Amino acid sequence: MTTSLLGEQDVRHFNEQGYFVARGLLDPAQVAEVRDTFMAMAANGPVPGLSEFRHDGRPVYDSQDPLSRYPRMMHPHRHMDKPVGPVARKYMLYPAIGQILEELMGEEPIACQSMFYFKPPGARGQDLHQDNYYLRVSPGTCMAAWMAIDDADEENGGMVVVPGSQTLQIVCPKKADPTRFFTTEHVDVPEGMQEVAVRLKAGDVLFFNGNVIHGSYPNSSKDRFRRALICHYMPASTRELSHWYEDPMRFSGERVYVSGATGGGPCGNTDTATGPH
Ligand SMILES: O=C(O)CCC(=O)C(=O)O
Repeated sequence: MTTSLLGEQDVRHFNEQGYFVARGLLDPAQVAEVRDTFMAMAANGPVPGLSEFRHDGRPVYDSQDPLSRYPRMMHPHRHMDKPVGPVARKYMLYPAIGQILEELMGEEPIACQSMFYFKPPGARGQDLHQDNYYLRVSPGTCMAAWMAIDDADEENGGMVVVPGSQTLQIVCPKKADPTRFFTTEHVDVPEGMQEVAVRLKAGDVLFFNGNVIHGSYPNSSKDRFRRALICHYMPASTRELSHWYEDPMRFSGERVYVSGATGGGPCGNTDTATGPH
């Protein structure tokens, strides 16, 4: 029998607040491996087919936007022919992350997605949202493991979460302010709840439930990147997942097949508007 990585109070914190931080889960050499591999991949600018792109092939960000040089990389674990592929896959399926997810979710986790955010100085944030609006895991919800590759705090646009919001259903979003956020959806902080900044050190991993309202503000630092490898998971009992997430897999690497949710979600037909998260 495997020894627990979490104490009772950790699981209680997660159940009550909807999130949990595993401090120092990745060591400095592992953090450097992720950082250096992705920085080398981005050395000559966005990479077609890997970096975020519009469906018509045009760049997502205008040329003055710091994100135009460093757009996020989507599903890097699918690119096994590039140096980022094996690294993203290794950490998406990192055994300690799998074990913590299992202890928090109470069942086997299945990996659905990886993304790498560079968030250079001056970059806009990602407005408050709930991940399961996009992933549409049903029944239940998805989970995130947000791996800090730099220290992340209020200055460089670290993560904020709304504790307790995991108890809410999916809230239909409003429009985000495009001057501060690169995404288009915004969810208000519900009355009686408050957002809190989660300060992380490089190597810490923030786990959160897919209904938790969370996001990040702009990187207002002059010279601090705020990089993160972000992976999403669903419980093994999932029967439906948005069709944008094509290759869910167990921590053993075995592929899993689930029905793809298409058409109207709880907020109407957002399917073509949202695309992958
Ligand atoms: O890293 C960020 O700034 C936001 C990431 C996020 O909200 C997400 O992956 O769902």
